Amino acid sequence: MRGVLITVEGVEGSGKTTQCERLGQWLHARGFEVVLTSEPDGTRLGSAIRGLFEQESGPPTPLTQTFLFMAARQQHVTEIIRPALQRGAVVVSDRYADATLAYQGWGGGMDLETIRDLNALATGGVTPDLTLLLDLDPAAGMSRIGGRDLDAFEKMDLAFHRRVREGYLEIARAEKNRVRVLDAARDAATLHADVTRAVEELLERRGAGRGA
Ligand code: Z5A
Repeated sequence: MRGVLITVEGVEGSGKTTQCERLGQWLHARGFEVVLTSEPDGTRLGSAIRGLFEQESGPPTPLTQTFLFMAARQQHVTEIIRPALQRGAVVVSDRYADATLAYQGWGGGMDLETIRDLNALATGGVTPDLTLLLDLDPAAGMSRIGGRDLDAFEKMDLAFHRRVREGYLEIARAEKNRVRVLDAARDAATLHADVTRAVEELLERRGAGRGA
């Protein structure tokens, strides 16, 4: 079996990291080889790129941001995602190509077609089998992460984060077969049950429901 790529998306504080970890444990317990990864920091190069957004000066232009996230993505696909899929693993990525459409496109005003073209180049056509969109009011997400040091995106105003959320929902409306919208305002255990239901359906369709 070719592996499976599941991506998890959403605004800040929507619970992506929490759900990725729980999903990883759930898949592991079912006998799958699981690769938990994330963007932009799934590789050393990606971590260095993420560091650029943690500096005090404001974020670079949306086009510069786009190039940086695309560079991280191409390296991530080459080093981590494609080899894992070739081994038959289930890859769970905390953010992937939709994040650039949502943040730099809808949020930052970059041309969406340009981002789609660059995504095609950066991913080499490696597209998610399933995307879980953890949908949450950005104000609620920001209040969850309120106590920590904020990066350049987290410091953007609420209007920016609302455009990001709308962008994600627009992607979901356009790609109903790939993107599953889950209400992330509920507690983590309830959300995890929704996540595993969606993943179980995908694995059943792929004929891998009982594990590798
Ligand atoms: N970015 C971009 O602009 N373009 C791109 O192409 C890519 C990324 C790939 C880094 O992303 C930044 O890069 C991001 C977008 C930009 N902008 N920002 N900021 P990231 O994914 O690494 O960082 P993040 O989105 O800021 O993640 P996060 O804030 O850590 O949120 P999260 O992973 O979605 O949530 P969490 O860590 O699981 O939970 C946050 C808190 O909420 C924590 O205290 C939990 O205990 C709590 N939590 C979790 N689930 C729940 C529920 N269900 N109820 C209540 N509380 C909960």
